[in-house]
Amino acid sequence: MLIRRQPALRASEITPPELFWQRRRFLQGAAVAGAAMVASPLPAARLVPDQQLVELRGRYSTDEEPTPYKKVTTYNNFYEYGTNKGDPAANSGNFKPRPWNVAVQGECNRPGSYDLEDFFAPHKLEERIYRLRCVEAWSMVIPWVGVPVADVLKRFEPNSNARYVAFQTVYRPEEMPGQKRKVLEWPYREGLRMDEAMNPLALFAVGLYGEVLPNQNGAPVRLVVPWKYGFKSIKSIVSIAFTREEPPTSWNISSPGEYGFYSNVNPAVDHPRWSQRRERRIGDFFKRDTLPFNGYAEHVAGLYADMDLQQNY
Ligand SMILES: Nc1nc2c(c(=O)[nH]1)N[C@H]1C(S)=C(S)[C@@H](COP(=O)(O)O)O[C@H]1N2
Ligand SMILES: [Mo]
Repeated sequence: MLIRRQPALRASEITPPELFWQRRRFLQGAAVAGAAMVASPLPAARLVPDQQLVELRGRYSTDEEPTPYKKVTTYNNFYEYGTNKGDPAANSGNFKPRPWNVAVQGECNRPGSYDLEDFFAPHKLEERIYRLRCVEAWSMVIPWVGVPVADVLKRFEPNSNARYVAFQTVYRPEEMPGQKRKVLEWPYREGLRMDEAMNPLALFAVGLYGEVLPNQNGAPVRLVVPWKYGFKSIKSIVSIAFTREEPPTSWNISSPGEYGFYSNVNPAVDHPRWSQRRERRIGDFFKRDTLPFNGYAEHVAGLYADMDLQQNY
């Protein structure tokens, strides 16, 4: 049985989930209110009421206990806001997640610049409770709200040259103070092989715990790739490109010997500076064994059947 947080229902903000993408007025309203309250972050707006979340629960969800909302939204990695775990929550209050456009480029028949509603329409939201495992050996269980990546990408009609898909985070140093220091090469970049992106587990998340994604968790849209280390789950995405070649990725550029392109959760391959065999679920005292592919092997191991995963870390 899940113990769910019971946020106060703001009746005026509840809309049937299938109508979410048509809520332009609400979305623009949220942006205006956000701009008015510069330093203190806006309380997250309700995406879907809890009762409906249960109906929307996707079949890939874990039944493990979700990590408390407070931890999920105050213990983060998002270097655009600083390198400490508390920085993203503390420093993301000026970020404006609306209006938002995603540029779709490269090897596909329908490139263009899509505003967020057009990017997702006509797809329905799902809730999926996924584990997120950081390379630093902590993990969380998060009830994400989103749309499978495959459903969205298919609509842009990638062509037969599209072997990879590259993602980029927005570059806005005025709103993302961490970008003023070159701790990584900005903008943050990530990529997936096409068959990985099309795997039904890969999700574009727009919310968590039934609420609109907080800035620190990657508003307004981020990837969640639950069988890979957390850094593959790129936040605040503004650009998607279908490519022939494996795209460069931020952590691989920064430290190629430590972070490969694939980065599948693999307890048998150590990080050069530490073991990846065990992990601490945030809130637990004892560590637990890390599972191959973060416990999702039955769904994704086949993608790598011909590959040496010691070489392709
Ligand atoms: N743009 C961007 N995306 C990012 C990061 C980042 O620094 N910048 N950090 C990654 C890392 S290392 C992890 S573990 C997850 C953390 O997601 P969470 O803060 O929502 O738990 O986001 C990933 N996505
Ligand atoms: Mo991470």
